[in-house]
Amino acid sequence: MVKACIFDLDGVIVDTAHYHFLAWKRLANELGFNLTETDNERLKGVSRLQSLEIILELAGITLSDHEKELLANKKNTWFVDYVERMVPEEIFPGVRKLIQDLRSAGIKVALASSSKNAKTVIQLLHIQNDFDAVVDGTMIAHSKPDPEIFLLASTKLGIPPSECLVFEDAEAGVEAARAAGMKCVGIGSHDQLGKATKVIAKTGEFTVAELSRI
Ligand code: B16
Ligand code: MG
Repeated sequence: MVKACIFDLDGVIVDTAHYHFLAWKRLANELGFNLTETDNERLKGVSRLQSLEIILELAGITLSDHEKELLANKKNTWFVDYVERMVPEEIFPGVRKLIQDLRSAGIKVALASSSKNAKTVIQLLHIQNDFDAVVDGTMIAHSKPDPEIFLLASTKLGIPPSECLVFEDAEAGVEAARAAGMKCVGIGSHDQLGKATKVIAKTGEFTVAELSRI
């Protein structure tokens, strides 16, 4: 029986995933190579520094920790520039209603994003009060696919993992949810998110009535 729903942010509530891609692509171009959408899938859900490690591996470049920090900061400045222009209308269709319907039905709702910018984003979207708990990249030591972020959300909500349902668009996020002992709705394609309990194309397609069938 599902008593709590835990939402990822980037790619599940809003398309910040696209802004991450644009910023990483710009950095990749500066490093002399082209970041494809396929390679970008590996960056979804993982931390900023781990994303940079993947970029450097793709580029075949080795850097010092200090140089890595400078590049990660540079990418983040570009990402924040895109994000600062976001407006509530960018929330994916049906998502706000889904969250409201879940809460009206007595289901607890949390946000669990690996992003250190998650709080800024939810404030810009005016949804910071829509969650019973918020966990972001500033509160965890290990990012997805480690289950830490979802287990922390479960603790904050006071609902055991077996009664939590995660919504995730990233392969690393689906793995993290399953490792936490939670059911998971994958947002995207079966090919990428086959380990999820169920896969749908868009978050807004899900309804409260489906909770009893999952
Ligand atoms: P930041 P999520 C994740 O957010 C993104 O999917 C991932 O691409 C990004 O690298 C990570 O946040 C860290 O973001 O650089 O803003 O701290 O999908 O877990 O909501
Ligand atoms: Mg995501």
